[in-house]
Amino acid sequence: MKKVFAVIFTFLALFSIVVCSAPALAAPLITVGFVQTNTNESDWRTANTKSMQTALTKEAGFDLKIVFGEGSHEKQVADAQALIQEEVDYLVIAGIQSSGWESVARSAKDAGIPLIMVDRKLDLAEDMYTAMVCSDFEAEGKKATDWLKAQNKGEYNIVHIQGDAGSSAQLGRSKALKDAAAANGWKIVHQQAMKGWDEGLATAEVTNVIDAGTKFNVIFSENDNMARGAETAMDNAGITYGKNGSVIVIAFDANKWALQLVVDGKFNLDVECNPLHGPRIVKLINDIEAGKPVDKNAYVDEEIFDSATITQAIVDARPY
Ligand code: GYE
Repeated sequence: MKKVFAVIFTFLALFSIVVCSAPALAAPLITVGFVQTNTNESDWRTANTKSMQTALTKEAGFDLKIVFGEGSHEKQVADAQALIQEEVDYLVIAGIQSSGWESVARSAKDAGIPLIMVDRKLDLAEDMYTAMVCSDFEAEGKKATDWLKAQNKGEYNIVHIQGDAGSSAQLGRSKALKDAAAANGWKIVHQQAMKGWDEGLATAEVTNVIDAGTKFNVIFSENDNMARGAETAMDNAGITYGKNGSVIVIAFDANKWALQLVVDGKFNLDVECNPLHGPRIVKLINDIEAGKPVDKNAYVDEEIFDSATITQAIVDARPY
């Protein structure tokens, strides 16, 4: 009898060791289809893609599938529909264009796939998306125009370098400038959207403005890269700019390299547009998975950086 108990005990001991040492049955990964704008659009976009990749990892419980629009709204729509067919758990979209997303939203809703807008708000009714983690681009633009008004220039002759036409980032920032110019009697002496927010295109555009003899004392550039492009054109023409120059330069994004230009007095103002959405999306999805209430429309807190007040310590501490 004792032998029987010994055998049973030994078996149970071995069984418990095997069971306890076996890897815990891992929870299934949450598949996230991320419809990103372009691979090489701007330094902001690079930081944004990296933030999503480093946050939505397998270790964090995610299977991230990124597709890039590469300048084509139609490709983004087709890629989004393909991800819906693949039955991803969540669809996250940063739209090259803000309009034209109704069919995707309808497909996602019919498939029971939560649609999350990231970076740029899309033109969708509230019942057609689950949540939004974006920047308020009109508010960003107003921060810039309020600062510009406070410079109390005798006259404002503005070259307006816009981002991708039709993106909510361009539409919001441009509306703020349009409204401020109308309210204050400013002149927008030149305005042009740059495909893909491209720095080289901005250099060529401002070169043409200078060659045409257009007089201006403000560059209002809707991102850092294009502002730097505009400065290349002014350098080539011997036009001074920045803190001690003849042309005020305003930029958006606040990439670290651009904030160094603010410290150096090359940019007068840089308006933050924070690209680090990865952790925000992770928290949002985990809260949804846990059945917690989430904000339908979450706007990112952002600040401005003025060459008159910025410090090197501020730049050194910046995360992107
Ligand atoms: O300003 C620009 C990027 O959507 C806010 O897109 C983003 C914009 C940003 O390419 O640099």
